[in-house]
Formats: sequence, structure tokens, C-alpha cells
Amino acid sequence: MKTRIEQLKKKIEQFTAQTPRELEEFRIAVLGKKGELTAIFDDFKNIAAEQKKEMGKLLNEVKNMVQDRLKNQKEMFDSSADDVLVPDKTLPASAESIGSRHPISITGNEIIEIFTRLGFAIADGPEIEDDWHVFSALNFPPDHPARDMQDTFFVERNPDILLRTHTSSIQVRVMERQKPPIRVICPGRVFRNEAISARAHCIFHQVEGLYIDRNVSFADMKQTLLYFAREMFGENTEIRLRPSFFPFTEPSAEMDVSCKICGGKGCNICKNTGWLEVLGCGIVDPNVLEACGIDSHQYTGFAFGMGVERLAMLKWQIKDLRLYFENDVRFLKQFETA
Ligand code: 2U9
Repeated sequence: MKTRIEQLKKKIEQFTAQTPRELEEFRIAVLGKKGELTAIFDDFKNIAAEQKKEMGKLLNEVKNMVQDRLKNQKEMFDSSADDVLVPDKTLPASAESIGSRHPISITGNEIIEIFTRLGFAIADGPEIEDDWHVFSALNFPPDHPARDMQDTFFVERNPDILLRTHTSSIQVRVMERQKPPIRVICPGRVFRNEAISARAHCIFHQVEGLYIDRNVSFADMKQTLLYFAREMFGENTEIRLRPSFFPFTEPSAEMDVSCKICGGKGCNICKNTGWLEVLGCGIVDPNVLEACGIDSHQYTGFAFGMGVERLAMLKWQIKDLRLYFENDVRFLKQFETA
């Protein structure tokens, strides 16, 4: 019996568990119902009385030893598991990044808010349109270059079904179903058959506006757009209107705002002119009013249109249009607090 006890003692001294499972298996092999130490304890009752004192002492020593070793090794596993696996449940949860609004959404919403403060309603319409709502009702002549396959995406080569090239088609639909007074802004995605570069893209966003009522004048348009410019670019902003041409407005103009980077003195952003072009506008052509069922002898109106990408470029000095569509988080993260 003494030899069995000493062999078991050696085994216990040499044993180191690599995993909690190994430790438990060792405990069962030594102290379990059929364990080695349990078997020696069972045999203890059969040994001679004079050996009992010595063997009993030895057995208790080994039992204490194995229990100590099992306890120590279990503590080691428990503490290392604490370090690696068990989180401190009393710590506050780490904040998840909630992302940010896209610069086009931020700028688009800002434009919309300014015009809704002036009483403009928001109107929406389809992105896949027909020739009438995109071109014909807007006074585009049959041979206008914008109707060319080179400039417009046609659906399944059908010359009557196309992706809208401007959101003016929404205003046409509003005029067809609603009598003046009409005061709407139409934000939306538009499509043009352009090669993609830093300065051009085949998809972009516009916000267009339309105001039709009796006696609406060029002066009303100018005052409305001055209000918009000052809300958008700051209270000291000046505007200037330069004559232009669009098939759907007459007279037509392009509006510049004074460059807020240099205060109008001239810098590389405004190409030393002191002015930045921000939108197009004009008095709605009587042909357009009539095409949409509005009596051009009773009513007049003004309209304007702007590219959201362009305004966002001016706001944050973004140099490449392609950045808006790549969804690179390094770009998007910069607008987290915007
Ligand atoms: C109706 C009548 C008139 C909308 C207008 C512009 C001038 C204009 C461009 C700005 C930059 C488009 O994004 S851009 O390329 N737009 O210059 N848009 S007036 O005129 C309308 C619209 C609807 C029924």
C-alpha cells in the first residue's frame, strides 16, 4: 500500500492541467468513485491494524495534497479566464458609431428647409419618365441636343421612355393636376449620359422650384433667391444675375453669390472673380404654362434649379464629384458632426 500511495503522490506532484477539462478528468481519475485514491481508501480497511496509523497519515497527506493542487490549478484557470474572456459587467457599454448623414442629404435638406420656411411645398415624381414630361411640355424643340442618345438614357431604346434629366418633370406633373397658386420645390435624382470624371457624373441631385400665381414678377424671383442665398451662405452674401438661356424660361438667368472664402476679393475657389455660380432661374415661358393647362394670360411664374453636388462642393470645398458615390468611410466620417 505504501508503494501505491507514493506512486500516486509522485503522479499528483508532476501533474499540470493544460485545460479546465484536463483538470476535471484528473480529479475524477484520483478522487472519483472509481478513482485511484478512493480505491486505496477502500483497501485501507483490509490492512493490518499496526499499519493503520502510518498508512492513514500518509493517505490523508496525499488527499490534502491533491485537493490543494486541484484548487490552485482551478484558481489559475478562473483568473486567466477573467482576464481574457469575462468582460467587466460593471463597465458602461462602449458607444457604437451611428454613422453620419451623406453630404448630399445634408445640403439637400438645408435647401429644402429654407424654401419650406418661405411656404414652398415639397413635390415628388418618377425617375423613369416619358418624353412629354421631360422635354416636350418644357418647350424643348424636337431637335434639341438634350434629346440625343448621347445626353439622355433611354429605357430599352424606346425614344418615349427615359430617365429624367432634370426634376422639372415633377413641376410639369404638379401643373397638370393643380391650379395656381403653385409654390413647390422638387428635390430628386437625375440622370445624364455623361462620362464620369471629377467634374461630371451620370447621376446627380437637383432641387428645382416653381412659383405660379397672378402677377408674379422677376423682382419676386430676385428677392426669393436673395433670401435663399443669405440663409444658405451667410447674411452678408450678395447675389448677381447674369443673362442665360433655357428652353423653359424667358427671360433666363444664372445666379452667382459673392465668394464667402475671400469675401469677394478673389481667390482660387472663385477663380479670382469674387463670384460663385450656384443656380439657374427665369420666368416660366408662356408656352410651358399653356402646355400644362395654365392660362398664360392670367398667370405668370418663376422657376429655378440647382445642383446639390455643386452646392455641397462649394460648402465643403470638395474637389471630386466621384467621392459622393464611392461611400468611402474616410470621406463620409468627415460629416459626422455636420
Ligand atoms: C417648369 C418650368 C421651368 C427650372 C429651372 C434651371 C433654370 C437651371 C440647372 C441648374 C444646374 C440644372 O442642375 S443643373 O444642371 N437648372 O438652370 N432650372 S430654371 O425651370 C423650370 C422647371 C419646371 C415647369
